[in-house]
Amino acid sequence: MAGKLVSEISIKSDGDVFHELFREKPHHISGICPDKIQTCDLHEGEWGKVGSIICWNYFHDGKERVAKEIIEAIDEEKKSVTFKVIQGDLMEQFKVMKLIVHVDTNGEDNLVTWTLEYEKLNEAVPDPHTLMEFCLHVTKDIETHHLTN
Ligand code: 3MV
Repeated sequence: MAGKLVSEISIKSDGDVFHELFREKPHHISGICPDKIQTCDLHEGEWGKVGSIICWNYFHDGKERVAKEIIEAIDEEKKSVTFKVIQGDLMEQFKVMKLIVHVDTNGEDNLVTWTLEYEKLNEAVPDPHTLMEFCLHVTKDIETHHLTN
């Protein structure tokens, strides 16, 4: 029931800015792609700190959904942030759902790697390909926003 999806996508916008957005300012993402992310609130701790708890309202697979996540790990060196889902719609299908966003900044092309590590509640649960698509679309919206603002 355990699984892992990994997708890479290159962005032309600044990799450090992209990483910092997810590390320190995830609440700015709703302003960038309001069709996907409606809100992102801080429930516990401080923005950008491991152990802080944030809550997303997002639109995915044709429905408004909620995801409460704990920032499980931040690696400023490797420019990665690990979000672990602890409550919300995804918990109806997954026992564990972790989303890791990592940026490789080398020269002008920056490579974003999304890793979804999960454990399904039962075999009938499909692999979270649409969630991965969602993360990739959010990534492209952020790139466009950072290139045009
Ligand atoms: C759990 C689905 C969304 C809210 C994940 C977010 C990053 C962890 C979104 C901004 C891709």
